[in-house]
Amino acid sequence: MASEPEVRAGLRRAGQEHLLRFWAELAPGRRAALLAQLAQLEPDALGAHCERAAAACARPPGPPPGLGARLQPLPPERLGSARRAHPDARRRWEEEGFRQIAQNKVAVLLLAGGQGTRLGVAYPKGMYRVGLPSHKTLYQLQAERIRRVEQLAGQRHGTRCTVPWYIMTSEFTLDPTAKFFEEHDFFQLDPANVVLFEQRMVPAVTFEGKAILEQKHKVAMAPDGNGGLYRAMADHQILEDLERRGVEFVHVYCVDNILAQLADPIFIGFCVWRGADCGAKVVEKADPEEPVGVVCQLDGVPQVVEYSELSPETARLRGADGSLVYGAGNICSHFFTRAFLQTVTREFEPLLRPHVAVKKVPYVDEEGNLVKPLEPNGIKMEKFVFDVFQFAKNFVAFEVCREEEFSPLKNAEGAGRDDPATARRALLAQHYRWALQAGAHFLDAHGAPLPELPSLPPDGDPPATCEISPLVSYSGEGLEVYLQGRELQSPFVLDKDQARVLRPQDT
Ligand code: UD2
Repeated sequence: MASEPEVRAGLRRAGQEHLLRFWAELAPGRRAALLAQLAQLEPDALGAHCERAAAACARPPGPPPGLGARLQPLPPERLGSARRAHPDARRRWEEEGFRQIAQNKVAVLLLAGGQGTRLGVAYPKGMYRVGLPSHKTLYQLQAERIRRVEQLAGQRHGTRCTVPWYIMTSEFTLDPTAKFFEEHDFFQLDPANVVLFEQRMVPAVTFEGKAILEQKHKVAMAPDGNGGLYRAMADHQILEDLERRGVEFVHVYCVDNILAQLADPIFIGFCVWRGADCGAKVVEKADPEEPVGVVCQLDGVPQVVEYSELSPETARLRGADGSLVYGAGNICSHFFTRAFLQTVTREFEPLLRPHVAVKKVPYVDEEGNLVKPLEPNGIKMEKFVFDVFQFAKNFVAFEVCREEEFSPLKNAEGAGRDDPATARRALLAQHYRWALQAGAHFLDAHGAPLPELPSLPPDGDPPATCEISPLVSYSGEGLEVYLQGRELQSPFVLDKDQARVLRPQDT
């Protein structure tokens, strides 16, 4: 390893010598740790990174000038719709999707490296419980959906099949996620089919272009964004693993959408049917300010413009029918062929432009005190997973129904939007609708019938509490056998092995 004088000389060249300012007082172990980190960062590369970050941040905030004039909505031929499609088309896509799953050609890949700062928890978001009657975590719901979709595909095709689960974590989320899965026996999935891998970290930088010391012996680092996926796949030979398993199609999704349909056969089937190499699910934006990216075209090429980069004027534009011109909201649910991922990792990844995120980065001040800033003081450079859409030969977007597929958990309890209460409500409303469709009737604690409201206002709780295990139903199918004509006392939980009414002490 390089010696302290060598590293110091490199840092001086790169304008980053301040990173050694506590050297004299560090114990030998800490000196070694700092040297190892700095050697790995490579002083010249670190200097270049810091310069790029400061230059990117010095550009005026907001959307790049002239962006609005270069945008167009996605042309109709690139947009499919689960909502508007004829039931025969949906059935065809679903059959195709199940066929691919049954042949072991589909994998799911979870983006779980984020820090969940908005949610305000110190552990990975997937371990969060939104307060369901079953107390399930997001990870458990996802694991159970995988098991169910494997079962459905297997039943249709008289086979046993596997949907491997790849989970991209970061330095912050890898260990707790691995431990959590072990403690929960991988939710009865075969551990050989659950592949955890780690994304890279990049240094956080001050507005003046200086790397930040988070401790006297440690440079502050942050995950390189969910677009770090492509480098991480190369680092950990994930493409080789996919190939070894014969996987052709990968469904990439975001950890915090409680309604995420993993390996959704309809979406997979639609993309395969259309010969797409890359696809994205979208929902109609709820309002111009909703914090979702917009799937559109930039200079005629499919792209997502992130909510932080779209001007309010462009976001508010409406067409003749009153709908938002840029209304195709990205829900971070993407389809990629393995071949496309291969091309991206080999050729295009270096072309991805990092985005600037201005954040509060804890640091040690000149006197060596740890400071938790109240205002943003640093820049994190992040790549975005969807920035590869521009390289697709045949990109398609697929519109789905928000009530059935999108309720993200972003904020802490009480925010009123995208928080645990809204996520819980979305899931329980969905299960209530499924139960009604299957012919169930609900009673209150005294046995009086509860109203039956097939369509609920978005912010209204369903009249009855009903939770259905994903092991019983993936998307509302197969419930009649349990629920047809039954009178169920709320709160009610339909588990894999039995339907049970919760006693008050269970809730
Ligand atoms: C994401 C989308 C946004 C919109 C919204 C819908 C991106 C860049 N933006 O915004 O367009 O669709 O979701 O809910 O996709 N993650 C990592 N590593 C990282 C950073 C994030 O794995 O370094 C994961 C994170 O754990 C989560 C997903 O990426 O599963 C999305 O990250 P986010 O919650 O920070 O993104 P958000 O809500 O700003």
